[in-house]
Formats: sequence, C-alpha cells, structure tokens
Amino acid sequence: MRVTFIIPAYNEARTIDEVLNKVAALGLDRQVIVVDDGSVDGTGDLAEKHEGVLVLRQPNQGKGAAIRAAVPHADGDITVIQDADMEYDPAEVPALIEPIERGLADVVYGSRLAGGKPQRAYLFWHLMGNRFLSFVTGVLFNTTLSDMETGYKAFRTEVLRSLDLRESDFAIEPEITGRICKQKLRIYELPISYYGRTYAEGKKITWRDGFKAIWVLVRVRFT
Ligand SMILES: Nc1nc2c(ncn2[C@@H]2O[C@H](COP(=O)(O)OP(=O)(O)OP(=O)(O)O)[C@@H](O)[C@H]2O)c(=O)[nH]1
Ligand SMILES: [Mg+2]
Repeated sequence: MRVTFIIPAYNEARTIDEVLNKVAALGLDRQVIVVDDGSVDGTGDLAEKHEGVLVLRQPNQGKGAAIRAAVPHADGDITVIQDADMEYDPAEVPALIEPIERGLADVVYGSRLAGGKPQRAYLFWHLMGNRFLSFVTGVLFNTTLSDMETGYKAFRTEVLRSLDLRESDFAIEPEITGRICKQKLRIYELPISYYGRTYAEGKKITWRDGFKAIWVLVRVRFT
C-alpha cells in the first residue's frame, strides 16, 4: 500500500533532514509532503533538497492549517501525520499502519500513554493534561483512546479526506479525534515511543491549547 506522510514543519531546521532520511529509509511506497508555513530558519529549503519531497508553502497559520493544506494532495492509500521534530520516530510507522494494511482499522493512534515504550520523564502537568483530555474524549464519545493529543495518527486517506476539518492551530488534534469518533470508524491505538523535547528545544504547544481542546471536543460532540 502507498503511504502519504504529511509533515507539518515550522522552524524545524535542526531535525527535518533526519526525519526525511528516516522516512526514506523505511523503503515504503511513499509520498512525502512537507508543509512549511513561514519558517525563518530554512526548513523548507532543506526539505526541498530531498528527492521526491513535495514542499508546500503558505503564510504561517499553525499545525492544523498545514495539515489541511496537504490533505488534498495526498495520493496514498494510507496517510500518516509525521511531526518534523523527531519526537516521534519514523521507524515506528510500519507498526502504526499495520492494522490499516490488514484491513482491520480505519484510523490508528500511536499512544504515548499506553505504556511499554520509552517516554521522556518530564512535564508532569502535560501528562495530567493529556490524560484529562483523553478522559474527556472517552466520556463524550464513549471511546477508550488513551492519548487523543498524540501527534502520531494514521488514516485510510479516504477517511481523512472526509473529515471536513476547519481548525488551524493545535486544535486540529481534538477536531480530528472528535470527528473520527463521531463517524463510528474502526479506531485502534498502539503504544509508541516519545522522545519529548523541551520548550528551549522548540516545543510550541501551550496550556492554552489544552483548554481550547476541551471546547473543541464539546463543540464537535454537540454540533
Ligand atoms: N507548518 C507548520 N507546522 C507547525 C506549526 N506549529 C507546529 N507545527 C509542527 O507541528 C509539529 C508538532 O509541533 P510541536 O511544537 O512539536 O508540538 P508539541 O508541543 O511537541 O506537541 P506534540 O509533539 O504534538 O505532542 C511539529 O512538526 C511542528 O513543526 C505551524 O504553525 N506550521
Ligand atoms: Mg513535538
């Protein structure tokens, strides 16, 4: 099966080469789309040096807008969202997409909270926040997802295309989660590793995104 990698990348010059090399090393039939909206560190130029990588550029609008810009270009059977910061290791993609390849799943989430894989021990309140948001997701949608905020999400491309996404910032994560839960799709999760970085290292999500996530989940559930 052909796999489309959507890589939102904003000022990720330090890691974009490594991510693209690791994606290429998987040897999958693949399409790679990097969306660089206004990086000032040359991220997009670095990405363009990699053979066969499509680089989309637009004014900076956030991770959600970057994903939405890439979806119409996706031509794979499966689409994986791959962050550009090496917090999520491309070597785990084959395991992530396996339930879809086997025809058992429409969507697979890589969970940082399911245990059994290396997790950076830090940022206690982030952990609490992610557990709480996943708890709220369970209550609202009667699902057992343990990490709805995870960056590692794989879809049958058809399903991703059908979601009618509107959020432009990190609220894209709860929006995707809410919409797939509402559609009664076959959703799976499996443990993945998380090599977390600090804010000094370029992490961008904040507590404000956490509060907004609750609102977005509620809105998607009841509208
Ligand atoms: N194109 C684009 N990509 C973005 C933007 N904001 C974040 N990203 C990308 O989205 C991915 C996740 O952003 P991070 O800052 O790593 O978010 P995080 O706080 O680490 O959160 P998670 O990794 O999702 O747990 C990275 O690849 C970022 O480069 C943006 O405004 N535009
Ligand atoms: Mg990250």
